[in-house]
Amino acid sequence: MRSPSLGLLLVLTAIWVAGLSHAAKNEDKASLRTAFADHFLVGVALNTAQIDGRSPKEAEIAAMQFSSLTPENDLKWQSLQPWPGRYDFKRADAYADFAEKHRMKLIGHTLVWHSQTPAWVFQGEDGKPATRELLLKRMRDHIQMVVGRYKGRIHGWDVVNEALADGGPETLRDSPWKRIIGDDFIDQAFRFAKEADPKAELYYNDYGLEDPRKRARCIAMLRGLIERGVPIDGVGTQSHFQLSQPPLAEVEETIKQISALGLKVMVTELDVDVLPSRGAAGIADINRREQADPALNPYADGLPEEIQGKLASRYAELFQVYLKYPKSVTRVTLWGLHDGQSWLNHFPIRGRSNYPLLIDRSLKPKPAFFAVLKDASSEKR
Ligand code: 9MR
Repeated sequence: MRSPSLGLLLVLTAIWVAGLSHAAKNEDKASLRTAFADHFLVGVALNTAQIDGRSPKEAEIAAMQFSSLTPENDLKWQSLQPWPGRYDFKRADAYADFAEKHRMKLIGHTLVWHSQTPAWVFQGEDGKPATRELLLKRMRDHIQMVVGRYKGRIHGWDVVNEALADGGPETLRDSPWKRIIGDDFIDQAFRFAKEADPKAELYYNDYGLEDPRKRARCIAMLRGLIERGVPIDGVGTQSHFQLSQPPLAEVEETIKQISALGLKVMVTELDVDVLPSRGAAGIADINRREQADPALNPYADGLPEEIQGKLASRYAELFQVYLKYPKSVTRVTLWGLHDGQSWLNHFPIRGRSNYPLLIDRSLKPKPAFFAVLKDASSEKR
């Protein structure tokens, strides 16, 4: 005869197994865009292959997890207008279709930047640098054409990207925009964008705004824009971070200071670099390069559990800060869908294995993903 305790054990085991598979199913369904729907948009930077049908699994994950989408490279000047007056909107149109199909807010990145802008933009007819008038005309034409085309379809634009200098004493970076037009190139870009789509949100976007000196320069610049009536709605803090830098207190201070100006704050390019660095970590200037050395690529065979745990805690703590400012922080965008796609595998040294995002190379959610989800649910309680 079967003992009652064995029967009970069988029933309990059946319940436990059912519970586990239910939990697994729920894990499959866990979605950042749903979890944070009452707080802020959660965005992702994508590449063409992820939205044009070549990587259907990645497209499916992106649409399920994220409520906003930023093309990682395809809306930059060199992609849209590689030659004078010759625009190519094929890829940009595909993002707009994808975003609409999946009800994702599309972000335009970026209109005025010193990088990924073709050399012709800054050249005059005679091989000399362009004049202020010519460059302003090119800026206006580009903005009118691009912003005008996606009027009503692009939710917000990174109008000016990375105009601030990394070190003092100058506030602005020494770029062709500044050299040729002068410091008012920022005002002009915002005014042209407003003209082209009065309803789109307009942002200033930069990295390293947690550094107190760069932050002070940023706040001074923003005050000037506001005083002059320049139509700016928000600031993108890119947030290319490391495991322990910048300190959370500085992340929070930056959000506070920007929102005190009455501007929205967006986290626009979040990732967490887990690899060692000898150089100026935190300076996301793509021109920064470091000497390759195997010691600087320690996790080529996989991320040790200890670091995986540190990454999860770092993400959890960052989202806890963002959740404290629901009125100011309107979007948090991850700079890539999965680790294999991240620019940090190639910066500042080519060909390393980095692990900066919430989803791994095999498209599985990482502990950091669940840590962030948990933040959303503890906030609701
Ligand atoms: O992630 C982008 C990478 O694929 C490009 O090669 C690189 C070229 O400059 O730009 C990267 O994105 C940058 C973004 O446009 C602006 N902020 C810094 C980002 C990382 O470099």
